[in-house]
This record gives sequence, C-alpha cells and structure tokens, in this order.
Amino acid sequence: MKILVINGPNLNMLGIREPEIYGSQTYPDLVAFIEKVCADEGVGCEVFQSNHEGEIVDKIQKAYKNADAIVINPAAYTHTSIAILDALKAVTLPAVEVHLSAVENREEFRRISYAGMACLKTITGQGFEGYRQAILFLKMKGERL
Ligand code: CA2
Repeated sequence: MKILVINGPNLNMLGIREPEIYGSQTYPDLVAFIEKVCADEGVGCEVFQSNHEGEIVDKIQKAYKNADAIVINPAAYTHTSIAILDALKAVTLPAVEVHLSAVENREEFRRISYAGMACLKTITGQGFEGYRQAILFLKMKGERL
C-alpha cells in the first residue's frame, strides 16, 4: 500500500512562527515523523508540500494509479479551494483531511472545509499525531478492501 501525504501552503514554515498554534517542531520534523509512522506500519509513502494550488491539483491527479490513499492538509486552501475538492473527487481515492490545529475553535472562516467534503474523515487539533491517526485509518481501510 502506498499513501501520498500532501501538505499545503506555509506548512514548510512550521516551527519558525506561531508555535502556540502549530507547535515548535519544524517541517523536516513532520516529514521524518510521517516517514517513521509509515515505515513502522509497513506502508509506502510519499510526502509532498507545495505553496501553489495548481501544483497540489497536479499531484492529486498523478496519485490516480500511483497511490492507494491520500492524507491531505491543504492548509489555507482548505477553506477556499474548490479545485482541490474537485481533484480529490476526480481520483476517487480514499482520503483523510488532517489539521494540526483545532480549526473548529479558531476564526469563523476556518470552519468551512471544501477538501473535507471529499474525505472519509477529518482529524483536527492533534498536532503531528493527527497524521498517524490518518495513516492508521487508511491502512485499516486498505486491509478491508
Ligand atoms: O491547522 C492546520 O493544520 C491548518 O491547516 C494550518 C494552516 C491554516 O491556514 C489552516 O486553517 C489550518 C496554516 C499553515 C501555516 O503554518 C504556519 C506555520 C508557521 C508559521 C506560520 C504559519
């Protein structure tokens, strides 16, 4: 099983600012965390980050026939991007949305998630742990298919 993990804009800045919201660990720490979880679970993975909506859409499209499932934190595009929603719907891969912070307890504009409308599950407010939960969920789902 191969899981594609996609992280959206500014997540490469993790650990540099706003540690009270996103924690003090860096983006390379997050990538290492995800890769370790996947290795421990015997799951293949690719971790991708982009600050550009079109690149994220391209990556989702390429996952069709190249990955079995998607974990996505679209960052700010969560709340704006119908293009990412449509791409997720188009590839019909099982997907889980992850947010480091508890978006539901923040500004009103963070309560809408377009990407989430194409996801089986949304995990918020668990920090890096949310990615582990998403990977375990998708692995379990893959084993049942
Ligand atoms: O909680 C999350 O994971 C978010 O997806 C993070 C996004 C935010 O727009 C979403 O509403 C919730 C922001 C990622 C930006 O991360 C930063 C990291 C360090 C410094 C500044 C921003």
